[in-house]
Amino acid sequence: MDIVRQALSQFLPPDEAGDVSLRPLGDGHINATWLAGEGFVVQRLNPDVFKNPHAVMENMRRVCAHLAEKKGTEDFYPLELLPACDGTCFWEAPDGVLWRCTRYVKNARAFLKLKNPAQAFAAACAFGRFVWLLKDLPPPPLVETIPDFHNTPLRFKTFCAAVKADKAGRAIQAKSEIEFVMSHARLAGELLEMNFPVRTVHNDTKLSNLLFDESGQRVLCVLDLDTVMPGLVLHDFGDLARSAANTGDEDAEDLSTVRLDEALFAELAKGFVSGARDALSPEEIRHMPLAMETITYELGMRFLTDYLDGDIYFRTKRPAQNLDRARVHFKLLQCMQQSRGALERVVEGLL
Ligand code: GN1
Ligand code: MG
Repeated sequence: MDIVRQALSQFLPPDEAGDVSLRPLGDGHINATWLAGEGFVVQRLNPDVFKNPHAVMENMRRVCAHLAEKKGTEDFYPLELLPACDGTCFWEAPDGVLWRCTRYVKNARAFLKLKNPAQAFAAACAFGRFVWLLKDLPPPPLVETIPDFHNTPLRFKTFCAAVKADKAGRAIQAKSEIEFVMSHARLAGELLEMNFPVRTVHNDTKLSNLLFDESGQRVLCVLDLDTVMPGLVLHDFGDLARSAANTGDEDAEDLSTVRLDEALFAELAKGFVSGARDALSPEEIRHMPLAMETITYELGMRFLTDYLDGDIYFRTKRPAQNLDRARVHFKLLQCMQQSRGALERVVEGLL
């Protein structure tokens, strides 16, 4: 905890930083996060994932400043970065790791699962609006801090290399999942072949990256701005839908709990289209079901790659958690493909 307090003292007066309570916060798989008292969130950026953390923080500073300017016209809380005592918005610890501090949004709640269709609409509308709000972010474009983040064909190549290397000796445990990835390889390139425009997007739109008000019906704030960078709007929709229209948990061991809720998909699509306004073309709207399948395939493949590599990327709490996460996504992808016709009718209805 000493290092967390040391980090906090770069952003708060020393006596406040010394006294405040600290507890771990959130369900993120990458960074480490603590709640300080009831007012601040302290985060350690994962240096293995973010190789250029200064660019992550500069992207985030620009995005927060831009959103703060828009606050008057739209109803939301922009995430607020606290200045460090040296005038920057981060602290570089002696080991070179970057820390930051944001203001905690009081009386707000995050959800791992949706409670009802109205909440689905609100969540999707908030992520859609996020992209719309960033449409006029002043140039230059944000730095691509994780290059090829949603380059699914490249993720497939990385996966094949992991199977071949079998570093952790686990390929034998994942035989049928490996076959599943191989047999769906055609999906990897389909969305990118459409050449949709690149915009500033969130890139990590899982449901738990939103803060709702106490009623759980209104979104207050979009969190986790680490991967905001150039990308496809459809990837944002796909990532939200794979996390929010899944009836089970992201790492469910019981696959019978994992299904695609078509009604929730419909609300998510409606909400996203309404929030994104002109940041989403009719052609993109038509491809929302494909985008959801692509991201589901990609993420399942990333979890499986990490399982084969020995759990070096995503944080895990049990030995086969990454394999379970992969299985959930492959089951979900199968459900999505079975529902493809119905989902396409839903998005046609939005045009
Ligand atoms: C990671 O940090 P977190 O938990 O919000 C990952 C996302 C995945 C997500 C799956 C930088 O996000 O790409 O979709 O886990 N972030 C990074 O839960 O790889
Ligand atoms: Mg994240």
